[in-house]
Amino acid sequence: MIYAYLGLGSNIGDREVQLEEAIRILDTYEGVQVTQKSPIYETEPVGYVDQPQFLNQCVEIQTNLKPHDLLQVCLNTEQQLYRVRDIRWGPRTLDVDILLYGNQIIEEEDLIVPHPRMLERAFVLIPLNDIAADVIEPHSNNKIGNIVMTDNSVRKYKD
Ligand code: PH2
Ligand code: MG
Ligand code: MG
Repeated sequence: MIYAYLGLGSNIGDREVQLEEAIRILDTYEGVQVTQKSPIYETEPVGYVDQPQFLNQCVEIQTNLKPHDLLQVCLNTEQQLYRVRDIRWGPRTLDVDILLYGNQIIEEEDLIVPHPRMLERAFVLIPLNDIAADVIEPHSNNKIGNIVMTDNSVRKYKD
């Protein structure tokens, strides 16, 4: 069994319900057990900025799935929440990203873990820190608690 951390984001539709649904669906998969969830934060969009505010949350899962099978679970979960992919970094009903998979570094065409932009993204690190402050990020070899920044574009929405 491996502990993995997933980043969830939603900025269209009923954002809070979609995050809740995502966690419920993830937990139904064989070999995936949701073991912790962070508070929900409301966050300013990053990258493509002309879109609604996001709700972001992180979850810890315990899994025996291989990374690519876990990726498939994440993509299936997005599909179940009616995600349509059009604009890169654009609005979405649900985004589920693999942030960390144990302490493994995976660099393949379709899957890069740790998530390549997570260290710059307060909307990832702030909720991740709530559930994984002592977990090591394998590139920096630093604990999440030592990497996390403060950022006033990330505001607590719901505990
Ligand atoms: N996701 C993106 C691009 N920009 N901004 C915020 N605040 N939250 C996100 O989840 C997010 C984003 C691409 O996945
Ligand atoms: Mg994303
Ligand atoms: Mg994604």
